[in-house]
Amino acid sequence: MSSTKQFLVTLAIIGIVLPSVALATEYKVGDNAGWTNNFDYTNWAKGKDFRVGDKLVFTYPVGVHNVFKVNGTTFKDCTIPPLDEALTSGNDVITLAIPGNKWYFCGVGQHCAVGGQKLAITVLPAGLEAPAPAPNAANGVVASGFLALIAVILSFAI
Ligand SMILES: [Cu+2]
Repeated sequence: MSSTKQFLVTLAIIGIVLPSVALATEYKVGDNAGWTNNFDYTNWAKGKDFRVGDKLVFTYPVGVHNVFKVNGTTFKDCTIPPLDEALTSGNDVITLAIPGNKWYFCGVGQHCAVGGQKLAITVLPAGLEAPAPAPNAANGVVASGFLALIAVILSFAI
């Protein structure tokens, strides 16, 4: 009985602590606007805490846009790489695997050069501390709250 209680308490503690160290965030690029022209992706990325393990999701009508992952020089010049390097599904999910600067743009027509359809971010190492409170951390807060609720229910069940 005592060991069962200990096990449940341990589970509850893990449930509260773990999300802050391991919960990845999924960012819909451009939020409701999605991946499109004439949207300020620099402003969208500002203040967001991109971490290794997080995901970027580019959503757009198939055939209208695409996504290229490029280097800094190509990004600046909007030099369009070979088309077979593009992501074209309309719901392209990119997992941020390595820390550092990342650059993405749309290779259709003048969308990068004229339409400003380009995104530069800096990916930080996976955080071991709780993420700083920010609007984009809302998902993590909700998950932590949910697990805290489970912990409370468990503590009554013991
Ligand atoms: Cu485009």
